[in-house]
Amino acid sequence: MPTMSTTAPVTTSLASTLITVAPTGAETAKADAPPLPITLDELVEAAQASEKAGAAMIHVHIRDAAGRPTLDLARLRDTVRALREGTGLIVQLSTGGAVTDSYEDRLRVLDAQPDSCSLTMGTVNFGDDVFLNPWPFVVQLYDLTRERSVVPEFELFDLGHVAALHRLLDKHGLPFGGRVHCDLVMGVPGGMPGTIQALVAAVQALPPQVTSWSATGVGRTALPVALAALAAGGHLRVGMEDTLTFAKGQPVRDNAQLVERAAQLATIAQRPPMSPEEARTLLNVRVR
Ligand code: KMH
Ligand code: ZN
Repeated sequence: MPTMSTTAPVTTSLASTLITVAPTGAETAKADAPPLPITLDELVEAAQASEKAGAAMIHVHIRDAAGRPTLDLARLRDTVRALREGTGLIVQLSTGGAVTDSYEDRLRVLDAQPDSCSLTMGTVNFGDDVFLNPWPFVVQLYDLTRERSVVPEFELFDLGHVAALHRLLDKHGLPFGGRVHCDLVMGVPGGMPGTIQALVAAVQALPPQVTSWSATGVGRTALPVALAALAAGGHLRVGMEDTLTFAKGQPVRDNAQLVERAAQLATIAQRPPMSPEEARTLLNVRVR
């Protein structure tokens, strides 16, 4: 097992906050959450409202005509094009997809030429399912991101994924663009809990090559994780992929409502939302 750094700073001095919106995900049915954006028009509308509210990047899962999660390449290409035309957001496609997606389909996502893609650093229990990310797949996907000049966002669902990130960077070098951005996905049943203790443990264990990190709290851990992340110098990911309840007994109105709240928290923390241009510099995303 690679040695974890204990010297990575928990708090860094940052002027602004990267807010990523994850509007759809692969798990929730439209019938269970009517404001969930599942058509291309709904997605673009949600993206535009989220950008206005302070988001700089969008983490995208798409649906087919029946509302089921899909990795259909033509739809992914249309989605990337429409988001580029309609917004200034950094477009990050999910390579995680749904737990039922094949490795082949997940690799093919990069053919849609996104600015960024998610790259999960290991297998994790995912509710009653298993989200499979064996090491050879992780390496294959990582190699492909470099070949295609796509900036990966490393998704860390567990402390073991942090160790795997050490291993990847030490053995295979830096990603395209030279920046290392990761997202702590906390509170998934089967992954690390959405607690301050887990967040601090994960952040302290990050490899020294990491240049920025954000955190996401699933379900009711959304707020404590956001507050802890801001206090520890991190960035934020929010959205209906992760959270469907805004407050006790109050369903989320739409994705922009979650982005607005994140922007308010970031502003209170004296680190207001960064623009998409600033985020492109932070992540060193290629202009396409
Ligand atoms: N839908 C989950 C199985 C990602 O987007 O890369 C995987 C996920 C992670 O959402
Ligand atoms: Zn996702």
